Amino acid sequence: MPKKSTKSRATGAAKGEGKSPSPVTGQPAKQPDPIVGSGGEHHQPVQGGQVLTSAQGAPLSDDQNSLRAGERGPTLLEDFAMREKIFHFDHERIPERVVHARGYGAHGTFETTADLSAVTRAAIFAKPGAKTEAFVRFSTVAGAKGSFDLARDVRGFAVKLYTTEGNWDIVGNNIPVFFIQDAIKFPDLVHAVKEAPDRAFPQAQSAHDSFWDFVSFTPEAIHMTLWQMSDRAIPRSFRFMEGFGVHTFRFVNADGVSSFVKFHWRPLQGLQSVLWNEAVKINGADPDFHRRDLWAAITSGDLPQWDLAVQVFDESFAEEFDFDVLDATKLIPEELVPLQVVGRLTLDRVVDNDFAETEQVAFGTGNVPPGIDFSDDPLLQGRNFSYLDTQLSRLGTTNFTQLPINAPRCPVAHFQRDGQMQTEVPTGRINYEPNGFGGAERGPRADPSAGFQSYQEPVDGAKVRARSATFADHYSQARQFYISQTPVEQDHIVKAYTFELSKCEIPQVRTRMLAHLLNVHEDLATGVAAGLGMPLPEAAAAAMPTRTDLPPSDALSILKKGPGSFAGRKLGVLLTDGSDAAVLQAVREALSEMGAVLETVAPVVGGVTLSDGSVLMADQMIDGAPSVLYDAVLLLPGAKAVPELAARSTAKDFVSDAFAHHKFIGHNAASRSLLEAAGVGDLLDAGCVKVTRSTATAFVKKCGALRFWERGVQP
Ligand code: HDE
Repeated sequence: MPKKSTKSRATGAAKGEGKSPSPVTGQPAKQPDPIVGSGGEHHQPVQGGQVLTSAQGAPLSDDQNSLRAGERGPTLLEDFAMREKIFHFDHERIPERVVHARGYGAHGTFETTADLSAVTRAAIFAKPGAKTEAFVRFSTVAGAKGSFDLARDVRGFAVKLYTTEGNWDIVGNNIPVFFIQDAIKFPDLVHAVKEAPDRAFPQAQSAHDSFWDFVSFTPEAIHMTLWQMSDRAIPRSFRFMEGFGVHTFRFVNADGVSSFVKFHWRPLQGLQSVLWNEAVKINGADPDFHRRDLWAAITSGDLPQWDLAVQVFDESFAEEFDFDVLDATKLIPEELVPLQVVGRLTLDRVVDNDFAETEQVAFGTGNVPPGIDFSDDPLLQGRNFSYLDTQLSRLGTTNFTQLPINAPRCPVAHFQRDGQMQTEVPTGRINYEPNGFGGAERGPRADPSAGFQSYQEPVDGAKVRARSATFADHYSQARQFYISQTPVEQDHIVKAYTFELSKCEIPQVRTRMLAHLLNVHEDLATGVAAGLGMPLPEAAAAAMPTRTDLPPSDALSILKKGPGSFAGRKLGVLLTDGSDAAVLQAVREALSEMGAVLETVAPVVGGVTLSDGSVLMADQMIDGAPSVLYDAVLLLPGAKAVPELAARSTAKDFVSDAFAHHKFIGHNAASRSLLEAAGVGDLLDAGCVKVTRSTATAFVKKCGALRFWERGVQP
């Protein structure tokens, strides 16, 4: 076990106590100390007054100058301090994850809210109210570690729960289905989506020949591409995404009786995505948009929360269900198996060190406590091999479980010994079992009643390389997804396919994809073909005809599940000298009441002099804060400053983009000529609201619809 620092979690919380409570949670904001961090259990704080030492502990006299023969002479090999420092620096990086390289993590707490002992013996579900430490890492899939946050991509949603019976990892995504049915295809999928090996581009995107070439020959991937082309793949924030375990797992109770289970994370903040035209601009304006958002929310005390919900079903449901529950390209509609909420996850602490925690965290689908078990999903079975295996490449040693972020919080007792970077010092002579020195057996022993028991599933079959015929329907759920969307969302899906396929240089790739889309929905195929300016081909040959009788499911749409509140969202307020201080204050109060954030944007970051003579520092300069960074905007310039503002292209873009992105726009009388300069003066609609002191609250409330979709514009 790693040595626990004497610093407890409470230290971090205590540090926040002096801060004002969060408007959202009422909890004290946990602003991490820039020097010592947030007070995590395992960190080594930098302290003032210490003597700088080498890694060997030798006190150093000078860290600015290497040892040389004379002030202008050559550097001496003898300089152990310099050699050690450069040696360590040279080896600071470890291989990035082969997928999900770009990610962001945070600590949290999981609280059990249901007693599930009837279906699982897992201790974590034995007692409502029990709390379990958690760590979560969100990620994109295809891009490198240094890529941008708003790629059109699946998001990883990996949760580590440090249970009393060992770590339980739910290594999920924000999309409930996957591209492939068998793990053996994963290297091909990933090779196809990542940059081409010869030219090393395109990076962090799927809009290229290789990806769509692969998909066009892999019809099982079509359903997932519907999700990937939907707004799910361009989330506004990690906080506003759902998470899914994807596979069917098993619960096993104390009597050895098993049920099937699927895991869902549902954000209490509601769902929200951005538009594609925003995503590409956000990537330029703030490549760290998602990580900054999560850091800001947690450190301000606006703690994101998700409910863990389960879909539990038995063998007889599995047999009757239209699709195979072992097929990860299919979901089980909530209408058929309702979601039961069993716990709540709260992210309550940012990391102290990105490398030590987020980079070194090692998730694995094979990490399950007694009571959670696997199904025979061939994708899951393959993953159980891959996640353990990959850690050796990344973390370099089988002892990665000793790293603080990976170490179980329960006792660990085994006879695994030695290996690189062994940090434990097991004492005594016995490193095997059974043993009987001195007469009595000593050391840990496996225990059939307390220990993990695999579900005794009867298995019988010839050894074959074959896919069950029950996996063969590739289009029906894709169609169900499409018809479950609002017209706005359907339009976005059509446009996303059009954009992605327009980037394919090989015409046959586009044609093959259109042939598949025809099997999903005629409107979809027709829309994409029109967007590409290509004729529709014959429909692709299908192993099974597409079912048209599956009913739409509202749960699959984002807009049908919108939060209806501006809480947790951000308003960008454009200010200049002379801006009305009272209106600003009224808006600030209304936002704070709602639990939302205000950010000021001004011509210069040094600030503005408001109408009441007070000087206000700006959060952002207009040239560095396009409106894509905000959920809604308010134009509150002072009358005298407007001509200069209206001549500035970044200010005009601020307004015209907000309009094109269907955002709510608050404005005052003075901003009229800015609206005109931005080309929207004659287009003002019900999403553009005059804001005064008395209408501030109504405006903020209106922003709760998040977007004014009725505005019939195309960005
Ligand atoms: Fe992963 N996946 N995956 N994956 N995956 C990895 O493990 C793999 C799949 C997911 O934040 C790797 O530690 C195979 C589905 C997440 O650290 C690797 C297959 C789902 C993360 C790996 C899949 C996921 C990973 C790379 C097909 C959603 C990031 C580094 C059988 C349910 C975890 C690592 C983090 C990471 C293999 C398919 C989610 C190589 C072989 C399906 C969220 O082991």
